[in-house]
Amino acid sequence: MAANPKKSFIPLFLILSLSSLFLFSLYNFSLPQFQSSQTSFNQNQCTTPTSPNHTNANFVLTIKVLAFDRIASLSRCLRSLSNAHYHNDRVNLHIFIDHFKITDDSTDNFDGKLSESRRILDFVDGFVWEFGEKLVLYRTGNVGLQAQWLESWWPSSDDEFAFVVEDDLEVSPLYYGFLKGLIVNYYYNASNFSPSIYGASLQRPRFVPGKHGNKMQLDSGTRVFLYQLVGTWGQLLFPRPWKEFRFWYDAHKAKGIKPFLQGMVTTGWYKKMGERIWTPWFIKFIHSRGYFNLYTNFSHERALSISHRDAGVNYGKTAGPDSYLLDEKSLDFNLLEMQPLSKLKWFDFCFGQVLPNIVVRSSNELGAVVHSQQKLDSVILVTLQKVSEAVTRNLLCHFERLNIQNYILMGPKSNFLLDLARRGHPVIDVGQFFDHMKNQKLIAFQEISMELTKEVSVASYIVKMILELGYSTWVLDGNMLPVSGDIFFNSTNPNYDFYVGKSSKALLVRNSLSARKNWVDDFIYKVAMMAGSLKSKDLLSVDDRNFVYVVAKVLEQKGVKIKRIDNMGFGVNINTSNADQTSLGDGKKIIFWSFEMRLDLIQKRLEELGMWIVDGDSSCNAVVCHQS
Ligand SMILES: *[C@@H]1O[C@H](CO)[C@@H](O)[C@H](O)[C@H]1NC(C)=O
Ligand SMILES: *[C@@H]1O[C@H](CO)[C@@H](O)[C@H](O)[C@H]1NC(C)=O
Ligand SMILES: *[C@@H]1O[C@H](CO)[C@@H](O)[C@H](O)[C@H]1NC(C)=O
Ligand SMILES: *[C@@H]1O[C@H](CO)[C@@H](O)[C@H](O)[C@H]1NC(C)=O
Ligand SMILES: *[C@@H]1O[C@H](CO)[C@@H](O)[C@H](O)[C@H]1NC(C)=O
Ligand SMILES: CC(=O)N[C@H]1CO[C@H](CO)[C@@H](O)[C@@H]1O
Repeated sequence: MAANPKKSFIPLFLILSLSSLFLFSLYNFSLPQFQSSQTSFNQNQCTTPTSPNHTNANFVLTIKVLAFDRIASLSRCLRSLSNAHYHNDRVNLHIFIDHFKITDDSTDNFDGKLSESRRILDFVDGFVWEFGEKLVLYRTGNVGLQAQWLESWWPSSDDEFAFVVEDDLEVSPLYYGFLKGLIVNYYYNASNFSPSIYGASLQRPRFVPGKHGNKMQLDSGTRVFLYQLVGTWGQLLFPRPWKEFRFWYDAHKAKGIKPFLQGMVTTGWYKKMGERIWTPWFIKFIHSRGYFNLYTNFSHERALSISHRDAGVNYGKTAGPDSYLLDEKSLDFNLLEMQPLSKLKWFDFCFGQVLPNIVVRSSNELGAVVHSQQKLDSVILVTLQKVSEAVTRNLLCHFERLNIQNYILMGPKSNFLLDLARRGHPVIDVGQFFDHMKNQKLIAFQEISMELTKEVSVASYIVKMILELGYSTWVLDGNMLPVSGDIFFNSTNPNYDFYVGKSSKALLVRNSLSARKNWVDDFIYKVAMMAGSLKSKDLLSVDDRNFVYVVAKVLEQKGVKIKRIDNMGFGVNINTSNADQTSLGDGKKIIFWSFEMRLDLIQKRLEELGMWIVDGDSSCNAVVCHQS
């Protein structure tokens, strides 16, 4: 076979271990068994966190072996698969054999290749698979790894799972029992199900694709964990996310959109190798959806699937196994003991830890959140009441870019808010928190229905709690963007307790004894009443109907000393000023805009400033890693 002389120019182990690198035309082939399933499919899986509605009675696993021209590897792989324990379950085996590339080069040894293909097919035909259906697909031309992977499966139901295995892998006899355990525990058990999980990788995790990402470090208690990256050495795929990926891939391919994601090593691979590989597509999809993969961490570099890294395109000469196989002889713990999902750790592409599904609905939930994320002396509370989804997403990309982690989002309950929580952004459900405050009689309210009053009451109550926990609090409206991160890192100037930006809708309450003395229940009550009274004042502009305006008014009435920050060059209104990138660099802390500014105008203006950093997938156009 034609080995690439430049084989070691990048760490290829993630993306290719078949020798089909050069050949990448996509053919229209189909397998009748997998085609045109009419199962109803909801493209918005991410917002409907429901468990598949069945038991594992119908569960079926199909192994997809992707092979090319390495008969020795393939036979080792198939032998290991048939030596595994299937506990009387029906397990299907589908073998996809890519064709060699037909070239015009008369020096190519076609006779040799033809007879090698023949040997492989004879071997596969003679290979006995007694656990279920065996099916062989022999390509008529070279399709390459991308099509081998993508066309290997179209799930026919929510109970069908695929385990994709490239030909130089070897699996442990225990692998199936473990995979089934994962499926039973994390897919069929509703209390451990998460719509974020797209499958499981049995390879030993070693690679962090985010540039300048963290070193992989896991403690010995972490035997199963979640990580965004796909593994290509023994990957279990769940049906719904895979279908969703295929639809997404189709849409992007059809529109000529490339899977570029700045800050990722894999994007560099894509730029070099294009459609010969598939992982950059899948990685981009996973990033945009905020999905995760299950992984194992067994001691002594052991895994249930290992790659022999046989000579081929990636490896000029055989590199040998990447890990040690965990088999019955070396098993020294209970493999099937699986922790509840809530105990597992989640890691992003930077191998930074993610804390998903933090939704604060009551006061006792707040403390844990604040403490868990605080390395600094302040908390940023962002109100999302009148903020569009796109603007919110863009804001969160800036937080990631600037390494701002000490924030909590606050908004009315919506699928969007819950989806933000699923992706690891802590949120406060204003409606539920308000009901909690009423039910617990934390504060004596009259019957309040106005959204503004609810938001203002909850925000001011939460500020009080954060002060009591010992932190300063920023309250910011989501219609803003930080220009740099430093403002939020230093709120220690002791001259004032309250910093108010009326037009920028920003408030800083400094953690001090005198601030806490002012910010008491009676103050919160007055703030709520003031918010209620704004309803009748129709002269007030929309921009004044917000938390900061109300708080400033009450503070003024009380005669409390406040520091105005609008006239300190703190913020710039991007609608009314012609600020450009250079003038923003000039010590400005935030930019903001009116509630009334239309989304297309906001986007246009932010694009001009280079501050619109979400892409067509509504996700950040870059992964930015920070050492943690
Ligand atoms: C696949 O089939 C469609 C319609 O049958 C056709 O338009 C398209 O060109 C085909 N693609 C390839 C790569 O042959
Ligand atoms: C799914 O589960 C829900 C609640 O557990 C039940 O009401 C519904 O009938 C189930 N649907 C199907 C198709 O089994
Ligand atoms: C489902 O998961 C929960 C939490 O881990 C566990 O307590 C329960 O026993 C599991 N149910 C089944 C049927 O295994
Ligand atoms: C924070 O601000 C205060 C006062 O402005 C200053 O004295 C202090 O050095 C700053 N701290 C940091 C870490 O920048
Ligand atoms: C934006 O600014 C222009 C003037 O520069 C003004 O006419 C317009 O009303 C403003 N729009 C909003 C939504 O503030
Ligand atoms: C990558 C990593 O941190 N692996 C760890 C997995 O768990 C063992 C203990 O069981 C650690 O020693 C490894 O460092």
